[in-house]
Amino acid sequence: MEADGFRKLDEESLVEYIKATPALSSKLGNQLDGMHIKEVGDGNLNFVYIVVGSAGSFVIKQAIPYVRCIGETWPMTKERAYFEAMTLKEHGRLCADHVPEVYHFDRAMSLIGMRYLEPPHIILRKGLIAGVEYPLLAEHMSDYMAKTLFFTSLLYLSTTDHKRAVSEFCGNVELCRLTEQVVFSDPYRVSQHNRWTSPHLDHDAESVRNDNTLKLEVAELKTMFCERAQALIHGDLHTGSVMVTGDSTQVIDPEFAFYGPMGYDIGAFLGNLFLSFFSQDGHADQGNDRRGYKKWILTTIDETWNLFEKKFTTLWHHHKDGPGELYFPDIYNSPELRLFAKIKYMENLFHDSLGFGAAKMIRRLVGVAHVEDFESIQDASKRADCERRALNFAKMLLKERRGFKTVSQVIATIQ
Ligand code: ADP
Ligand code: SR1
Ligand code: MG
Repeated sequence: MEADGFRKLDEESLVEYIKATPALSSKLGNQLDGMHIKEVGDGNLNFVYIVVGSAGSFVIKQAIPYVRCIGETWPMTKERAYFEAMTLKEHGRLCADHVPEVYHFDRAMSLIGMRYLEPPHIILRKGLIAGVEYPLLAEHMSDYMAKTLFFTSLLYLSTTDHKRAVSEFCGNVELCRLTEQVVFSDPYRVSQHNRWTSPHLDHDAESVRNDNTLKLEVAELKTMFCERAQALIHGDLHTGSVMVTGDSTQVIDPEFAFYGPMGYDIGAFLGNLFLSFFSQDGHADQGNDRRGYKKWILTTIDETWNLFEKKFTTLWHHHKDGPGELYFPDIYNSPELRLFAKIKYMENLFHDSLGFGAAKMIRRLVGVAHVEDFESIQDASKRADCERRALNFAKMLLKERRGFKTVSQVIATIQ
């Protein structure tokens, strides 16, 4: 046990912890003999244990004081568990259908107990690699993003309530700084952590570091990320943070949450779908050329944004006389003026989302943490071809995002 009350658990010591914690043991119907525990953490940062007993189950997630995928040489506050638990609870309150319930939180132990998303739930990224279609994905993700972003923004909250929440989440500064480094800085300079498919993409990585127009655009996004406390964002909404079945979509892992720009979440999700799209040729084989699947991904991107826009503006309309203090009804006092305000707001949000989406793609291709979509393509030359197409698309999107009016125009540049 450390002086601060922290103790890293393992599959054995977790048994004692569960026995001593009524909030957890009761979830197993207090039938603790023969419970089965397995560590399954395949993410980059933490340890995750699945606990299954004869009368119930849950998941335990524990943060450790460093970045797991790098090792102890990269220390990282374990307070990230606190912000993850807070956000699971808040986003769960706003969108219970798509966020797992928190059963228990122990701040000293940096440990969360939550609902086990049982099989057939799998990580969305893995489903996308396997070529599985999820017909409700756009509907569900647009729902999650519209509710969590709208209800934590000034379109719904008073400036007093919003500022109080902003100040609480400013405490997640270390995780924000990690993102600042690995998304907005390292890909654009020489860094010991960067990697790419080499030698195939050596020139491409160098051209990212030498592209001044790109760097100026990234500076604008970084400014927004650091300065714009627009809503309580998930902060790491890639396809590895979503678990799915044919009819369930659950968002996990909001440890990077803070009050930041909404477009960062929307962009993360859409950008990772684009990454999946560009990786598909690397997964094609004689039995399946993946052409139909690529089409489904693009349709899902299109539907996600369009449904999000519709749901978000509908929430705005329904709560136009609510506590939100951005657009007072006595100032925005005609339907025309309110419509213009919405068009302007959504256009800016669309461009932010495209920019952040592109930046999130670039970091996964030439930065520290890559994605399985490409990593699982064994043939390096085939992988590099896919990655180059993704990189060129992302660079174009980052620089020219303001020229796009609709998501179908973006998709048309690929087709
Ligand atoms: P990290 O913060 O390290 O990225 P994640 O929260 O992404 O960790 O979890 C790592 C893995 O653990 C996920 O990819 C998933 O397989 C599994 N996992 C996490 N939470 C749950 C859950 N509530 N139910 C089932 N599996 C989960
Ligand atoms: C060292 S960077 C690790 C990455 O994994 C998390 O999922 C975040 O995306 C972070 O940037
Ligand atoms: Mg994760």
